[in-house]
Amino acid sequence: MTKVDEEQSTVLDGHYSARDMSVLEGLEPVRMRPGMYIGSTSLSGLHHLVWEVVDNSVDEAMAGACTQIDVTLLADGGCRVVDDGRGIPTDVNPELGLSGVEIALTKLHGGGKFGGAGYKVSGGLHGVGVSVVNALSRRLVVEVDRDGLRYRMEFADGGNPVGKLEVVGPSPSGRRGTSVTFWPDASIFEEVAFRSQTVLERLQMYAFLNAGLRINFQDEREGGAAPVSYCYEGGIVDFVKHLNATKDPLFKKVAYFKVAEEDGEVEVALQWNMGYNEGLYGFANGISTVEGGTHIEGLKKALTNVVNKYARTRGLLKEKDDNLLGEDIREGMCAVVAVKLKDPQFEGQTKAKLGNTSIRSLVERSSNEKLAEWLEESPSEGRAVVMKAVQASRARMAARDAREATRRKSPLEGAGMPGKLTDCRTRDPRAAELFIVEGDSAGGPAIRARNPETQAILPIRGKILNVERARLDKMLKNNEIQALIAAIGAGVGDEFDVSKVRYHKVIILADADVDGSHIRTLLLTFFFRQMKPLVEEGYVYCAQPPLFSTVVGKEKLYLKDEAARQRFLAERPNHKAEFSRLKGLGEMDWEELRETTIEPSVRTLLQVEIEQAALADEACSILMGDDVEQRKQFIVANATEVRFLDV
Ligand code: 0RA
Repeated sequence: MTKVDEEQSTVLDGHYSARDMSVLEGLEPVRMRPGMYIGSTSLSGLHHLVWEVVDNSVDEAMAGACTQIDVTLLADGGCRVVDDGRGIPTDVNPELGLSGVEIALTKLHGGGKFGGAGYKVSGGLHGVGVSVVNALSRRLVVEVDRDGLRYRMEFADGGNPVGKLEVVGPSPSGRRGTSVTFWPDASIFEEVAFRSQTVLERLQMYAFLNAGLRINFQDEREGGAAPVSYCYEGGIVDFVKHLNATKDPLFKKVAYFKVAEEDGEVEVALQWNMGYNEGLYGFANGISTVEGGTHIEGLKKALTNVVNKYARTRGLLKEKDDNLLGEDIREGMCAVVAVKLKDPQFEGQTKAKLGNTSIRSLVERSSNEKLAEWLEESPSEGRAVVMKAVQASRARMAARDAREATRRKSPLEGAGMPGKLTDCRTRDPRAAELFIVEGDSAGGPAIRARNPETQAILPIRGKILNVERARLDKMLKNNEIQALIAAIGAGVGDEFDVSKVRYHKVIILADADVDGSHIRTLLLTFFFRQMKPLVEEGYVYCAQPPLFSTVVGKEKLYLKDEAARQRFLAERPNHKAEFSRLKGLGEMDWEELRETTIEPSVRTLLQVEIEQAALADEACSILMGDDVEQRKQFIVANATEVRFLDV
């Protein structure tokens, strides 16, 4: 790394200018190793470009300098982000002879976020800078409104300036702000079409986390999604209400507090619902911390302490009663904890776990005080929370008994596998695959079609229990669920230990019809709710049996879906042979099944991914909960967007 400018200038007049931007280096490394900067060059990396630009605008909002952000997906494949922030500095840095705009867009880390005076706090995770977006775009146009003037600069082919920063006219009356439009480079990314659903989810999250900030979204592409505008005056309180709206809140009130101190800020909103799942969502400087961390630990500890104290002083727990456990108190709780701090330390596998210990004590201390106050002021809610926790603790004990009963059935090592499982020979989980096959009829062919060394088959009969509507103790009495837990071999619920998983590919093999998708959804719900790390590790897949077959010469050819059939026809306009529609797994013989769905060299698998923990939870509740009308609306709205990735 060549440090061009190590000096951190002090801003004496309180104004931020190009001098205050510390510069590190040019953009070549980004194009050489894009993964280092944006994680990957798949869809998730592509969307990273959008987050990067929007993050900068959100940073302006956090600094109190921006009230509105407009995100537009352009008809020609570009993406435009416009804000009414202070505008990237346009003056020239004397040492470098470059304008602030040029520094921000052509130098790595050339933002004002690195020790400069521009920001009190900033994300820092996606904070690689807009220059990274420039490096990975075939074209980028930046426009800045500042000091009554509109400035413009354009770049091409990975950040090469096309001309200088120019004044192109006056800025519309009194406007300040930045507009960045970029067209991702198709030679870098596997795919360059943004997904409106993915962008919308993230924008909504930003709007929830920045109360009062308006974020408008437009999709100008052909067949694009309808325009959406997000703005939540209630911030994270609205977030919690929104998350609980799909699941019967236990009461109307939302507990909320905000505490700002010298070295950090904590904001907590929480509410309970009638369900059994715990939804605890942490954010640090606006970034989702899906792996948890010190802020989450602080809240959990305080909550357990406060609710137990409250239950004792109110006589809801008697002297002889044991304390309520944290997990009992958090059953059906939905909470958002958003902290802001200097120098956030992001740890863990995906750098999504907050490590700063100072924030643990700040969250714990403030929650102890504020939640106790809230309970004092809310006697009927307080009582409902304690009653719910008491019920949860009874159910937990019943589940423990049920689990122990299941364990007793499996006396010796190895002998514990369910009778229906046809296991593979390998004991190396990295090589092992488990196919969960719908119906006994397809089980037979699947067993013949598999590679017995690495592929195991578990037939599941009929509909498994809908776990969205049941507590763990009831689930554990279900035979299909018992077989699943035993085969995967890593426990269930809180005890689930992903390091013990026996197969690193757990593949759901179900038909493409309505029954098949129902079973797939039930299984995915079960994995999401009771074996979440299995999904987070990327171990869950859906097999895709093809929908069509046709004959080319003497060879039979299978086509995944209608789109694949259309592509095939486009490539071979002279193809005359008929297409037969494959009805389902049960109608394929074992050779067909192997050639289309099971043999690794030819099959297509969809890897199941969680894009946004909070919103995946919401989708799951809507899809599997009791509200039929809501489910219908969700399916209608999202039918074309599948939250899966091709592998
Ligand atoms: C550096 C310094 C300042 C603002 C920005 C960068 C900035 C960057 C982007 C990117 C998109 N929108 C943006 N808005 C602002 C501080 C400028 C000042 O204090 O006047």
